[in-house]
Amino acid sequence: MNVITNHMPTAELQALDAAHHMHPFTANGELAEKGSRIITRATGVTLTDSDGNEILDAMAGLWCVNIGYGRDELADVAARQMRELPYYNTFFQTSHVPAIALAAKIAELAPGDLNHVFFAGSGSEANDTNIRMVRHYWALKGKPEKSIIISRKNAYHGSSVGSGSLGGMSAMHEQGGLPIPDIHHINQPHWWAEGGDTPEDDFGLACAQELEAAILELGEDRVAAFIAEPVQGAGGVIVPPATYWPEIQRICDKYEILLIADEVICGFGRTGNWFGSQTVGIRPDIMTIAKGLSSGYAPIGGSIVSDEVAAVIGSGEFNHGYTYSGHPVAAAVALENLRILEEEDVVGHVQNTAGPYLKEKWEALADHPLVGEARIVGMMGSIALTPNKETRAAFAADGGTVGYICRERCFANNLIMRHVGDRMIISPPLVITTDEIDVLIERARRSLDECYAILQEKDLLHSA
Ligand code: PXG
Repeated sequence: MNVITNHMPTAELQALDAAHHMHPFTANGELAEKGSRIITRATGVTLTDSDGNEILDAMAGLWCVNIGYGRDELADVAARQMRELPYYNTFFQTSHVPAIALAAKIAELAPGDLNHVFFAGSGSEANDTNIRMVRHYWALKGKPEKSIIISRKNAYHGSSVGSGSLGGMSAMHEQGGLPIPDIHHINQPHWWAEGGDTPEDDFGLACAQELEAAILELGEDRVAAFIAEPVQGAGGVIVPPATYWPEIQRICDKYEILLIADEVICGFGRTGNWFGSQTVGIRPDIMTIAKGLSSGYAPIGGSIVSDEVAAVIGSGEFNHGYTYSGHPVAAAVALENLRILEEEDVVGHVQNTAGPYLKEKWEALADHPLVGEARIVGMMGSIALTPNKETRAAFAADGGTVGYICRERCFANNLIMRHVGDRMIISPPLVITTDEIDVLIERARRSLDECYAILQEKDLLHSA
């Protein structure tokens, strides 16, 4: 086998990719025909592909490169840690410095009594931990029948059998026999698409009260926990109405339901606070973390657990863990990432500088004829594409047709902006500068204009 380098011709790399590499969430046959775009290097907010194009990455990889690409400090720490102790486990009454230091740092950053960390290799693994932890918690408290976890339709909590079951993506449930038993889904607070004529605040309240109705229907003595993303990410950056979260917190308190905040995207500065829970004003018992914890430089995730839950779980052996729980290299990289986020006040940059600047420019996109709403929290933004702003109509074409056209224009204009159905989403590195935001917005607007012209040409501007 030849050494595969960045200097091979793109077509050869694409052929090898098509022949041997199965991409996640991809129709691989179709991609093989088209050829994948090959990313060879990156610095700051900019990717370079194998043809030398420079692309503004307004998705921070997959919502994770919070600190931006190309930070040597993280590479140096990884190399040092690999030389000193590349691996050791934490299963059999042993520990190591990176896991200890990282757990302590996370406990310091996390709000309230969230002082304990159970490490995993990813967000999916962490949510699998959470399923077992909350059920075991109630079993230890003498209520083993409290095993149902309530989640939401169109939520994303990962792709393993457990976390995919927690998620509310019907396309995922259709493959592989999901969901596992005792997972229940209620509606999402997606006012734009599902709110109809109801005022937004009333809709938010009604969605939250679906939790109470579900608890009463299933039985308070059967429900273990409620899990949700503070702001839904993969579902389309859906910003909940202001009335939603206070009501959810009230209901969890009233019925003694554990609240799990999935902070995999929202955590580590993305919403303008260290955690999305602080932005929406909730007090979770458990937080799921991954992605921004290491800015994606190393795979690591985990569950941040309250004093009370940790004490109950710690009263006996919890028969759960992963070979790479607290992996020393990933933990050392994460710790260095957190040091930089803190010392360079990256969260402050989101809250006071880049966030307000992007918000103003992003919301101004709502004047575009294709854009129905433009929403943003910190560095998570979405726009709804629509043929009719007044009625908030969907397109007559299959969902995602228009979003895909827009995404292709973005790609052609060297901007990574994703589509979820006919919603366009961004989640740029938190370190993005105001000049780079100008470039982002200029390319987004140009792509919207080009998309609009294509829709006119193809006669696709019709309401469903
Ligand atoms: N929770 C949330 C809120 C996530 O966004 C996970 C859990 C799972 O994390 P891992 O590390 O196991 O992937 C995620 C992941 C997309 C997309 O298309 C989003 C994610 C993953 C893959 C694709 O937006 N989020």
